[in-house]
Amino acid sequence: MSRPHIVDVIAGDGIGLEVVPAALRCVDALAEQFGFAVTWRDRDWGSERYRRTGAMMPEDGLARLADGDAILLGAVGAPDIPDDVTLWGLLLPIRRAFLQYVNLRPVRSLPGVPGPLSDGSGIDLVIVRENVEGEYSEIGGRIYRGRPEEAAVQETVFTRRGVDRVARFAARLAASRRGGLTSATKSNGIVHTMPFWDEVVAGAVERINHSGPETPIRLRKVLVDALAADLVLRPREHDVIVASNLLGDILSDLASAVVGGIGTAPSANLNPEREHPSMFEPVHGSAPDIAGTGIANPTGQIWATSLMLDHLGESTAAAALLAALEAALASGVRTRDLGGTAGTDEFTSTVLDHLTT
Ligand code: GGG
Repeated sequence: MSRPHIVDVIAGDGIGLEVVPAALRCVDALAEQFGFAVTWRDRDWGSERYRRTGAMMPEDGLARLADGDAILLGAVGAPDIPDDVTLWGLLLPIRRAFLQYVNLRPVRSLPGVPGPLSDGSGIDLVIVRENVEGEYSEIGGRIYRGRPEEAAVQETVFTRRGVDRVARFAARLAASRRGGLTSATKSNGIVHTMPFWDEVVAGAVERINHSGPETPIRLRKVLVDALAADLVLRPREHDVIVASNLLGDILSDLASAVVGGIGTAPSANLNPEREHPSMFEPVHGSAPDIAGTGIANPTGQIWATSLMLDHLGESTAAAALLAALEAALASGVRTRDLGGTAGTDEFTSTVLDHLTT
């Protein structure tokens, strides 16, 4: 057996504390079945820690994660703490410190999952969200707080290198799939940063097409408002979508709703060069309204864990986990958000049953 994979586990807040243990149960079973080992490093970071200490993670938190092979995250966010505090205190510093500039968000129809569309089957697309710059910038400020003159300014930062590298990743992914690449833009209204985004994405795709990929990439740039409508009306026509940090976040929630719900959606924050650990999390947040009730859907977390196993080189185990997840859903055992009655534990046990059959 090769050395154990070192995985930092940040269950975080709310339903993260329920869906992460569900995913760990699956990996422990897979490790036994497929003969690999994982050393879990439990990181008790999040809003509870913030309430006790004033910080979401320890001062040397990033340094503690640096020598791990991957990070498995649940959710962050609590109703009594401002969202920007929880996000900038934990999730965003990790994405940035480890140059996880690709946020990969697969969107696929799942067996037995009723989408809100009359026929939600046959949808298979991937959203590649730029993950470390763009609209998520701390550059800006507020003046005249609390006065009628109060004003807020928030800068968007697109760098040539930052846009080019995520566009190249998305283009290569498209070339390895059906060759379709849609770039989300808003260059009719946002007149500096979005035309720059369009120009750099087009340049990256042209260079890759010039190098003669097996499947030439067909690039379409689509205004994000039209793209949002298109994802509802014609989701099957999309293959890979590349989008800025904010637009990608919004589009991926929308797309996951189209295939059945945000509880099913996974996400991988990748450092494609593998110089730093990558982080795997469900798209959903901490869902404080249902936290602690045992009804959270662990599908997004388990699927994100399958992406993590694949990243760690355990591709057979990753495929087995995804197949078991799909088989569990197909068997009709579903959580309440998907119209079923199963709780987190019952659904996870059903996935485990399908792992061993
Ligand atoms: N699963 C991680 C989580 O809690 N995400 C909530 C969230 O608000 N994320 C914002 C983002 O991905 O930018």
